[in-house]
Amino acid sequence: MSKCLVCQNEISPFISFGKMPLANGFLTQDQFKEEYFFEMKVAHCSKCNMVQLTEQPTKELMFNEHYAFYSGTSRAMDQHFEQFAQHVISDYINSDNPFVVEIGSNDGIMLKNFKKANIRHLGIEPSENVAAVARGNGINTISKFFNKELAEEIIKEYGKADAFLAANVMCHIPYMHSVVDGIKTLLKPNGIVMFEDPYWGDVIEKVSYDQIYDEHVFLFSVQSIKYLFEQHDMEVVDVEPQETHGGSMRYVIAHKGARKISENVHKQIKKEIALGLHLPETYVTFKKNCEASRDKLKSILVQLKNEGKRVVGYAATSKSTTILNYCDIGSDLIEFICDTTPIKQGKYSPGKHVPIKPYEEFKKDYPDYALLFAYNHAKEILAKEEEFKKMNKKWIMYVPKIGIK
Ligand code: DWN
Ligand code: SAH
Ligand code: ZN
Repeated sequence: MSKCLVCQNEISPFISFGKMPLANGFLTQDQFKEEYFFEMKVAHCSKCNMVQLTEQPTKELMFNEHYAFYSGTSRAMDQHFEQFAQHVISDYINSDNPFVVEIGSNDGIMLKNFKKANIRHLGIEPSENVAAVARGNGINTISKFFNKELAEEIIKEYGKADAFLAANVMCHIPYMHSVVDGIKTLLKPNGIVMFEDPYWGDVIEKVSYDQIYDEHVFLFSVQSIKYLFEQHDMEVVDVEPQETHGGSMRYVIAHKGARKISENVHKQIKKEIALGLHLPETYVTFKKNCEASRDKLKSILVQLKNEGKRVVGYAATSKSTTILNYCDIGSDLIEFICDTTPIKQGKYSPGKHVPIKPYEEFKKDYPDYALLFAYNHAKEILAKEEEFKKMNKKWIMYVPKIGIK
C-alpha cells in the first residue's frame, strides 16, 4: 500500500513491470556494474482516478546535464509545436506586452516560435545540455525545476504570465500540488494554461504500455486532471485530443469562473466512463493485455531468430526501455538499435545493454526486419524509409497492433 500523490488515498498497484532501469539511462560498458534499477509498479486511485507509479527515481537522476532526449529529433514534432504556438498566439494571447512561460522547454522546439513572433518568453528546463541548445538559439531559458518557489521568483523578475505551457512534462513531476500552486500564482486572472501529455485512454485502448516508464510518474485522464486542478480553484475549460506520442490530450485550464467550459470536457469524461477508466476490472484486463502483447512480441522475435533473420531496433526511445526490459529482449534477439541522437550512439540500452548505433549503420546494410520503437513517429519514418520497403524488408510493429508489415 502507498498513498496517492494527488489525494493521499491509499492505493495499491495493479501491475508490476519488474525491475526497470532509467528509461534514458544509455550507458557505457564500464557503467554496467553500477546501473540503477527500481521496481516499476502502477496503481490507479479509486478516489481521484489518477494512474501513477508507486516509486520513481529522483528527478536529478533522470534530468541532468546528460539528458538523452532532444525534442528537435522529429520534423513532425517541430511542425506540431509550431501549430501549438500559433494556436496560443491567435486564440489566447491578447494583452499589450504578453509573457509566456513554458516548463520542460527542452531545446526550445516550442518557444522558438514565440521568439520569432517577438513575444516575451521564459523556458524552464532543468536538463542543462538541452537547455544550452535553446540558449544558443537565443531562447530565454533557465535551468531549474519548476515549483511554487520558482513561480514566485519568476513573478518578481518578469511579472505574471498570460500563458503557461507544457508538453510532455507535467506527467513527469510527482510534486503536483506545488506545481499547480505555482501555476495559479504565476497566471494572470484571465491567463491560460495549456499542457499536453500521453493520454491514459489511448494507452488502455492501444495497450501502449511502453508509455509507462520512470519519467512518466502519471498517466493522465480528463477526470484525474479535473480533480487535481479543482483542488486549487482552477478548472479544465477545454480538451483537445492530439495524435502525437501515440495519442495525447491537451488540457486547457483557467482560474475558476474566468472562462466558459466547453462541451468537449463533458463529452470526453463520458468517453472515459464508457471506457471504464474508473473501474478496477479495466485494470485487470489491461494487465492481461500487457502480458499477451509481451508474449506475442517475444515469440515473433524468437521465431525470426530461429529462422536466421537479422532484426534491428529502429529508434532508441524511452519507451523501448520498458519494452526491452519487460519482454526480456536483448542483443540475442535484436542486433542493435539505430538512432539519430549523437549522445545515445556508441552507448548501450538501459538494462538489456543492446548496442546503440548511428542511423547510418541501418542504411548501410538493411536488416531483414526493423522493430519500430518510435511508432509515434511512424508516418514520418515510414515515409523516409521507402527504400527499405522496396527492398522487401519488413517492419515489426507492436502499437496499435502487433504484427509485421
Ligand atoms: O515524454 C517524453 C517525450 C516527449 O520524449 C520524454 N519523457 C522522453 C521522450 O520520449 P521518447 O524517447 O519515447 O520520444 P520519441 O520522440 O519517441 O523518441 C524519438 C527517438 O527516436 C529519438 O531518440 C530520436 C529517434 N529518431 C530516429 O532515430 N529517427 C526519431 C526519428 C523521427 C527518426 O526518424
Ligand atoms: N517539451 C518537450 C520535452 C519533453 S521531455 C517535448 O515535448 O518534446 C521532458 C522535459 O521536461 C525534459 O527536458 C526535462 O528536463 C524537463 N523537466 C523535468 N522535470 C521538470 C520540472 N520540474 N520543471 C521543468 N522541466 C522539467
Ligand atoms: Zn487519488
